[in-house]
Amino acid sequence: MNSLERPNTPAPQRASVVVVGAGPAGLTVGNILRRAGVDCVVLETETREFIEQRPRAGVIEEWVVRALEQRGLAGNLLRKAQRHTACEFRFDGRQHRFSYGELTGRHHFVYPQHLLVTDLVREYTDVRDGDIRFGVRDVQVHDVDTDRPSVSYTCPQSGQRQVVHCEFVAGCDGARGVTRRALPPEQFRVARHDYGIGWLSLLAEAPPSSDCVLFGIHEDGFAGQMPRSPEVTRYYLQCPPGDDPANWPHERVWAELRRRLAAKGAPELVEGRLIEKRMLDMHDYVVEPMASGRLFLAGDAAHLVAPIAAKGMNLALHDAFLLGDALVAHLMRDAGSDRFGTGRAGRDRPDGDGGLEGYSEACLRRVWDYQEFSQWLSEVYHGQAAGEPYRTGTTIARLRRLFTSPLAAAAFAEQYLGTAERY
Ligand code: RFL
Repeated sequence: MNSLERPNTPAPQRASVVVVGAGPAGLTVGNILRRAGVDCVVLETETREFIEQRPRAGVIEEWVVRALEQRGLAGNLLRKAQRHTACEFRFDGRQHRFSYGELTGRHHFVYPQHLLVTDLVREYTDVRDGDIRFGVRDVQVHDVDTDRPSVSYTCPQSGQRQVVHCEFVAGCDGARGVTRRALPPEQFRVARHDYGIGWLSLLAEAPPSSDCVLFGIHEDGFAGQMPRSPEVTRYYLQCPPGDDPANWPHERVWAELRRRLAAKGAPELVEGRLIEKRMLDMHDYVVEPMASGRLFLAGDAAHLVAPIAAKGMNLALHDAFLLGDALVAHLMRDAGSDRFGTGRAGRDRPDGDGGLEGYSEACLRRVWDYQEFSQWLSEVYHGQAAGEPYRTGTTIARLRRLFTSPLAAAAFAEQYLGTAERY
């Protein structure tokens, strides 16, 4: 049977874990569970075709790839991804190449997010025989503060309401999901930050104009280039928040990119058709704690970091590794006990669950570290365009320090690569 959309299989009524959302976080949790033989179901509002073509991230940290590899999830990525060992700042009309690979021996992988999602869906359904329901509607999470939570949804084929009873809910439904709302309001807080800055996010059908990520620091605003593949390149242009993409026709976009990324001796930008043009209002948030009762949030459902330092998917995958492993450890220990009987087995045992108990705290240490780095880098990108001579001076001082102080360079490389020994 083709298990991809399971249109003719009855909806499961029970599963150990319901994973809400089939992004990088949810699919990774699902794959970890299935590898250990844990029964689970993934619920996704979009179609499979849609999620396999939705372009987003591309820069993946090396430690993340190693962690995917350990879980049998990096085969295609390791074969196809580019390795990046440098980034380039452009300021004062010159190129300043920062070779973090030479400094640390480490690199980034560049692999478009939708290809990773495609790999993860295929592995989950075809290899690990996981159950995934696409196109579900009106997902609701119930009773997470009891031993018997459940998730209900409307089946797209029958229009019927379905309920899946479970032991745990993994809320991996991204920034616009519903699982966060199931946290009891008095038990969590949301820390928010708004940069007051917009980015026009662009995808161009063109090869990258340089072999590495470019950060253009310019008095008229930041411009960035993020290679994605030999055929497609992502660009960013700082603009007023709430600006309309319609204000940015093809000619204006390329003229502005050329101006803000100009540097002596730099090759011409390679122009191409713009296949995506979106306005991002740059903001961050962090939900603390990331869990309540039997609901555990992971990825953008719990924290958003503006794409300043290319950290969001890396954090989502970090959460997913911790959550998947902790759920497996908990459920394996429970195997053979009264999992769907009276529920007493789980309730009466003193909780020696280091993994699940410590999950939120372990995630949040890295989350806050990455948030702080994004703040720091945001000032580097945007300080000069603030129109205040003082901020121009301090921004340029920060940049120069990266190229004059080995300690500052090492600290930057560590944060950019996410390689601190402890978080
Ligand atoms: P996702 O990827 O948003 O997946 C959530 C999934 O849940 C579904 N969903 C629901 N399913 C069931 N019921 C509901 N009620 C649901 N509501 C939503 C959604 O359809 C979706 O399939 O969250 P996840 O898994 O936490 O992954 C997070 C990453 O997608 C995100 O952090 C990154 O894309 C951020 N990001 C980058 N991160 C990096 O690490 N490196 C990068 O280079 C990078 N570049 C970027 C980025 C984000 C960008 N945008 C979109 C702001 C570049 C851009 C332009």
